[in-house]
Amino acid sequence: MAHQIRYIMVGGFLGAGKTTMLGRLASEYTARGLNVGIITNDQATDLVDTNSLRAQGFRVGEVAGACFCCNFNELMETAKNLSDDQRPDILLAEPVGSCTDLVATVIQPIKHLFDAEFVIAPYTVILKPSHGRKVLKNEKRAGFSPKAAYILKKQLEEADAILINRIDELSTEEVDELSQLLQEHHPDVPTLKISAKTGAGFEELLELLDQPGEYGQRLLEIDYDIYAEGEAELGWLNSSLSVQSEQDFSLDTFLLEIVSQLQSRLQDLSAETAHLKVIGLW
Ligand SMILES: Nc1nc2c(ncn2[C@@H]2O[C@H](COP(=O)(O)OP(=O)(O)OP(=O)(O)O)[C@@H](O)[C@H]2O)c(=O)[nH]1
Ligand SMILES: [Mg+2]
Repeated sequence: MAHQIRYIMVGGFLGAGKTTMLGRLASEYTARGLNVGIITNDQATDLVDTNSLRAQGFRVGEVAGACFCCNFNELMETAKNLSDDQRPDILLAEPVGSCTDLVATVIQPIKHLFDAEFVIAPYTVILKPSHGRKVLKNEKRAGFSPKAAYILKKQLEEADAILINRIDELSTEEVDELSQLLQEHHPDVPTLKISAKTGAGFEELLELLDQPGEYGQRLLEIDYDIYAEGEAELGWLNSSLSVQSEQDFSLDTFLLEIVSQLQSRLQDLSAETAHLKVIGLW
């Protein structure tokens, strides 16, 4: 029988650092001689995340048009396609940052339906410090709607381990404050401090992800009305633009110019940007 694939799903709110972390994990596993497949997820095709991971040389399949949690069959189909030429040892999966309830809708179905093919690694959820502090402290007027905050809290609640990311930017006091807040809200859940950007904390993270055990068991009680409204609030525009020029131009400068103009126009409207990502390809 073919070997079992280790299924490593990394959750976390929009912009938490999932893709950056998966890229680093994929490099680490590849360096150990393991065969890695990655699955990304969004509402549209040709995702920024897919492009950025493929540009790093990884094998990436995407589930586009619906989130994993609503389209389990397509997730499994994509996993199968990735396995066609070479069966991966490790399958890294990134769900959409505005989704939760992934234990019930993804991990448990894998266990029930594909138990012989997959081993489930601890389900880790990344916490972005700026989001985490506001939501865990229940800050008012934090630029976070209560329904979006509900989703972030539910994501943490179903984690086997919570990863405090971006420690490269934090002081010891700031890291301690977040650890303390997590300890108060989730006393039974281990936390790790990492930087997906620099690789700090990855040795411990890799050790955690290798642990045998029964993971993905924290089933949520969830109010689907609040969840659906929160997810709708976080809905976004996917758009692409094709540009031609007679003269050479710097793509980075061009993209930065678009982003800064967007930022100042939104500031004029007193609108806070929840999430924005841009990729330039030529
Ligand atoms: N300083 C710092 N920046 C980080 C770190 N991890 C991620 N980032 C940055 O944060 C931004 C978002 O990172 P992504 O990895 O795209 O986050 P994501 O969770 O995949 O985002 P979505 O898929 O859009 O929800 C990028 O600009 C990253 O470079 C980190 O550890 N330190
Ligand atoms: Mg991503």
